[in-house]
Amino acid sequence: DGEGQIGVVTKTRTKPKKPSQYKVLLLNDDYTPMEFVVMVLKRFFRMDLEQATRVMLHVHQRGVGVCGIFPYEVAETKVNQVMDFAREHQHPLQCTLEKA
Ligand code: TYC
Repeated sequence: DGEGQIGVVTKTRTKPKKPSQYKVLLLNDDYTPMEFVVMVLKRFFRMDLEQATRVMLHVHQRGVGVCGIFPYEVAETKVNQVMDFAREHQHPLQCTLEKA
């Protein structure tokens, strides 16, 4: 022999991780008009009027509600879109992320 073998040890992952999912949450406040919240849910979460109204009333009554569950980057984009839109219209509406 005398021929030293040089090798690279590789280990392939057998169980690929799924991208983790995040809930986008909408928070209640006393000032944002109900119609504005419904518009947000229709525009950024592609809900129809009935769904959007149901989610808005849930948040109004319970304080918080889920708008949808998305991969992290999508969820973060939605939160930013909602917060920017609310700020533009000078409403205190708050939207946040939570690991699903
Ligand atoms: N509570 C608000 C009102 O009475 C309506 C509202 C609903 C605000 C949901 C925020 O995420 C919200 N005008």
